Amino acid sequence: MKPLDPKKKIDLTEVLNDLESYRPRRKGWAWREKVPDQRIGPFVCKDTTKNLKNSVPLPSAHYFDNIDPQCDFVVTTEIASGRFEDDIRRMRMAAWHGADHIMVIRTTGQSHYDGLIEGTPEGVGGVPITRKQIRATRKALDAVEDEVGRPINFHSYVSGVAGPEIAVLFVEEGVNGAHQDPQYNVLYRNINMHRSFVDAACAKKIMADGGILQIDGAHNANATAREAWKVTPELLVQHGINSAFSLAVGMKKEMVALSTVPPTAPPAPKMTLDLPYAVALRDFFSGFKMRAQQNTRYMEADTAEATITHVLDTLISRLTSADIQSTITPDEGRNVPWHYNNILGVNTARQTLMGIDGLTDLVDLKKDGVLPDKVREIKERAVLFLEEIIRMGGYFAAVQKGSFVDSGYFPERRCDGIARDPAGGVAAGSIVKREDDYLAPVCSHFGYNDLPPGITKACDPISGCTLCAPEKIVYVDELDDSDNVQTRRAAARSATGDDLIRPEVEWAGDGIVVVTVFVPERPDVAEAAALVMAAKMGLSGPEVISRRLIHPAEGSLFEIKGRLEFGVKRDELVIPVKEVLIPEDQIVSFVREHKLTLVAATVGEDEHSVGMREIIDIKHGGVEKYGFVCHYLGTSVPINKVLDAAQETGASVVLISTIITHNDIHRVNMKRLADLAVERGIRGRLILVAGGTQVTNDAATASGLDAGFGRGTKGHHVASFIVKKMREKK
Ligand code: Z98
Repeated sequence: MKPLDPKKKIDLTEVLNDLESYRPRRKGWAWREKVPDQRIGPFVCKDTTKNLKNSVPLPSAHYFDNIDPQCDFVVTTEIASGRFEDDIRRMRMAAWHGADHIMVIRTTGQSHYDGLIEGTPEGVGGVPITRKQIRATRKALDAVEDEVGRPINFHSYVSGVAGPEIAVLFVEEGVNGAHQDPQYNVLYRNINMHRSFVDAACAKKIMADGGILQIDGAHNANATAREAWKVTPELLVQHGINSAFSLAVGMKKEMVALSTVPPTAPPAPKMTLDLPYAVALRDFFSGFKMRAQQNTRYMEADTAEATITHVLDTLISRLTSADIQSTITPDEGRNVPWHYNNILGVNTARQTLMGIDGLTDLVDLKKDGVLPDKVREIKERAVLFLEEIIRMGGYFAAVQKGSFVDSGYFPERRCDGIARDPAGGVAAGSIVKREDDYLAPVCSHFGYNDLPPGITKACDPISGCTLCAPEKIVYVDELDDSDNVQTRRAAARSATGDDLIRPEVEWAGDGIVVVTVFVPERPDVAEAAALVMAAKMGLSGPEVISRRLIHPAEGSLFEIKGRLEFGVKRDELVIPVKEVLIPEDQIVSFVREHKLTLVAATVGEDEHSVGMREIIDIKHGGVEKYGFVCHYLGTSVPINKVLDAAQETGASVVLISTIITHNDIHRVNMKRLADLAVERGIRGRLILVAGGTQVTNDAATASGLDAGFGRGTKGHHVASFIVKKMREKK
């Protein structure tokens, strides 16, 4: 693939071209490269890694030389749009914001397929994981990792009844990380427990040989539990079972990441409940990696609420250690996965982790008192839980009796756990004992293999398996003529027209937008009214995706999604030419050299001083900082007084501001200033500038002034204009 051009969209046609011959250029997991005590811009950072070649820094970075320090945790984003071609674009955006672990959720039901899916069908709630989908994605990610300058780990799930087949596929195609935990199959997918553990042994061995990092599934218990803070002892037990099993199969500790999620969310006293659990987990499982995910159990559709919980979760990760920080968007509660919410999630982790860079050099967790007491208590409960499993006759018997995801705080039992029949579930009775002459001519293999004498590498008799001789991999392009990426892309193009620009949140050109509406009525009335308002704004299919009660009688805030049924014609757009500002140091030397003085006032009958203050005050980055001598005359100043002051002080610049305008009073003021300056014979030696919420440059120049500035203007814009104008005049 050609290197990506940051100014151009990724070329999906090129990604999809010649996939038969694409081979992954690296296999296995990649961590970030740590750089201790790294100087980044004006700061020395403690917990950072190599900078990126291309990225979008955090919004406030422009106050700090546009730095974009990269934390030392790998940052995950989860993608679940159902169309991998759109996921690819989303992954590129996420990588620019600091994500280097991209988890792709599988389509609903894939865990019950006893085999691999081929082609690129559309998925529900996620994407069908297929060879073509992985290959195209990995190929695109290769280009993205070159563009940002950091390896991107690609990740999905080695679970379900095709676990071992998927593990092979993942190693063949360069997938870097995967969830693998037989308990997940048993508890949440009702797959036969014996089959799940046999499959897990095979799958884990293949993952270990292929350098795939494993994430386990214990956290699903706290996502499922009714009262998640009570499930903490069981979480330790589930991690223990999967970790011990993984090591027994041949995985290395450092390739096993425990999936930990702080169990609660505010208004629960989160730190008191979640911090001891996090410490207990790390005490028990030292040497393993930690994949910390944000809490989703109590996540509603409100992005601000999810963000605050996420920040607290990330604080726990930093205080206790983590290797991967996983981020999820509140879209689970809002029914569609939106790419800008992926970015918001990634940025929450990035911003928090940079904000608490170096924290562990500043604070320690207490070694005595409540924290160690609670840590010990959770550990004791976990050990008792394990002992009970043994007493019950082992794991399978315990699951049969519903020991897991019980809502009691162990050893309390409420007898409402998930019970599974050892002889039942999906694919029950499908385990076959290997014959004495069983031979699998593959070199990544778990368990008994009757190799012919003299053969040490199992795939030698067939001159290499697909892992050693990738040319043997059979690449199937598509199996379904109508449900595939080509038909979807053609339909998306014909829906939008090549030249029409539409908003988008999930799929190319889907036309979806969100409006935020506060309605000052009681909640049910307000919601009904908000929907009518959205419909009248022209949104089709309006739907409330988030509602927040502000007051039972005074009103509620809604986010409403809907579709815009029109596109915008590119060639009819008038795109303003962006003004190039003079660099600040040049402004400073010009202003000092010419000893520039200005007078400024809010004119007419207007008492608003804030706008003008922002433009002149040094505190707000106003023009004072460039060395202008500023005479601020105050508010409600008559125009003739402004000019009197300009003459008295020998000012060469006059700034007037009108914030509140009725009956176009701002135009009247601007014209009066220009006319009066001409009348007094001083127009030629003054630069006249107006500003205000309704002021535009066109209106100001039409009134006879030199320039007009509207909303969003900063001192730099005004100063740059003044210096440009003075240079022209010379
Ligand atoms: C996460 N947000 O973990 P299906 N195996 C394990 C899992 O945890 C999961 C699957 C398989 C979560 C994502 N986890 C949810 C151990 C899912 C997925 O059957 O394809 O849905 O398996 O980051």
